[in-house]
Amino acid sequence: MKILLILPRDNIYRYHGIASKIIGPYAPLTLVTLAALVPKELEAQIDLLDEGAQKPNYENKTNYDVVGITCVASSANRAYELSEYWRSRGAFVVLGGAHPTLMPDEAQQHADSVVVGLAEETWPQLLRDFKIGAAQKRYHTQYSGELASPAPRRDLFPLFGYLPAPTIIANRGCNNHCAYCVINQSDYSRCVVRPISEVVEEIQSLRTRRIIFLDPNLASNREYAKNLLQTLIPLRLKWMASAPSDVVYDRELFELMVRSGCEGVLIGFESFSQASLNRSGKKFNQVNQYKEIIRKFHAHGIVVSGCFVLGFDDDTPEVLARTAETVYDINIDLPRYAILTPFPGSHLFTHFKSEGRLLTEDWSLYDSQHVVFRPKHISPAQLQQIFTDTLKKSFSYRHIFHRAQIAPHSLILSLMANLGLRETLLSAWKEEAGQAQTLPVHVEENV
Ligand code: B12
Ligand code: SF4
Repeated sequence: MKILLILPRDNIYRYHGIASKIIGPYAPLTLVTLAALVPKELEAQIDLLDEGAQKPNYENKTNYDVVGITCVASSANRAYELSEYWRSRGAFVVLGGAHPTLMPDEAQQHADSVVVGLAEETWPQLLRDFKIGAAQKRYHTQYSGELASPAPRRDLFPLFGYLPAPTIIANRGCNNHCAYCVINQSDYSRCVVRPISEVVEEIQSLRTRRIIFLDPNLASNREYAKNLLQTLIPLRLKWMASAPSDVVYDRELFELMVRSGCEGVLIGFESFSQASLNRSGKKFNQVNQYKEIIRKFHAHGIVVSGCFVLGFDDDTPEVLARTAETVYDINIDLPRYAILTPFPGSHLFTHFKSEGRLLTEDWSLYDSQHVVFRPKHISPAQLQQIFTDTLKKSFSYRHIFHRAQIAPHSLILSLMANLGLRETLLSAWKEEAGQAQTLPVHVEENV
């Protein structure tokens, strides 16, 4: 059996030529995990194509029996295009991932089969069914508690294109319920954990001293996190992961993070408006504690990458306009910005749709870089402008050099990370300007 697995591009996540080979993203685990789940007895030949890291060349490809495509909202249109292409070449096309899970009926129109949610059991089942000519249109299993997942087939990664530190997954899902987040909505990312012994074994097999956890929230299940970190201490690793801002106030957990080698955290601070945080179910973020939280991380040599979302209903224009300066003041090491996005199939999407506030249903614009809804207090064009100004200011050389000076790690690393992100943003803008697809038409009318 010949299988092709594809991670399609979107407006931002796409191959940028040689630049993509030098400053790539984290190595994504979806395709290599699906490859590892292919049953051995099928003796399948498996090819992978990540359109964010490789230049696609489909014409030269041989024909495949099964083509599996993963997608998020912003890459759904591209996924459907690829699906039509491969179906026309006789392949059996399977769609899975965040968007098909939240929008299975839509995905079904473009695929032979849709896998909803996690696929540790369903994907191997589908392939076995396909082999005997009995593949179903929909596969959906709900998982809970512990879920074993094989070590990803990292041997199938392209040679260049990703950050060199290996990525790993320990727990999926999240126990929080932030209103704008799709985790915990539908079965996309169920709260399941991998057995700790399996995670440790995988880390040891990687023969590495550095690792990046891709878990949406490493500290979601505090008991699990503490046990995992305790087990990591003797491995003397350096690791990075996503964690909530309040971990610094959980003494035991924070101490274990430090002792097990945490060197960087990605924190969803999201907003400088406490009202926005409260209304989004993110009360555990307290704006007046941000500076202290970052100071606590820095005191232990831990770098803080902070994520911010612009466009909540309680965001005032004044707070929004000051975002870049406030990020500068609280000493974030690497800021990430997104525009509030009502991902299709999510509660926020239903809510905005019922209020008639959606501006477009072109999913390619649902990439957190475009305003796709009507904000409460400002026009869509104003929000788009504030977002662009925030990025420009935050990635100006003045801000980048400030961050390099306060970085708890090496100045060079901070400069590399910040300049790399600046370069990615600039090339994405340039490409988009070339395509003249900047804003949905309704937004342009408001400019
Ligand atoms: C790591 C990560 C990234 C990495 C790697 C991306 C990747 N595609 O692998 C990077 C940083 C590059 C990234 C980028 C983006 N991401 Co991201 N990312 C994640 C994160 C935290 C983990 C994904 C992961 O690797 N999980 C581990 C693997 C093994 O699990 P998995 O991907 O879920 O796959 C399993 C199942 O879903 C299923 N499955 C998935 N695909 C398929 C396909 C087939 C055929 C089958 C059978 C099964 C199947 O089987 C797998 C095994 O169980 C998720 C949130 C989460 N799930 O925890 C967000 C998430 C997927 N990302 C999201 C977003 C919005 C983005 C960006 C648009 C952000 C941006 N503005 O740049 C880009 C888009 C990139 C793109 N075009 O794909 C959203 C998607 C929301 C949506 N509905 O669209 C999520 C859900 C985060 C969130 N809370 O909102 N991301
Ligand atoms: S804490 Fe993070 S991952 Fe968890 S629900 Fe909130 S935004 Fe999503």
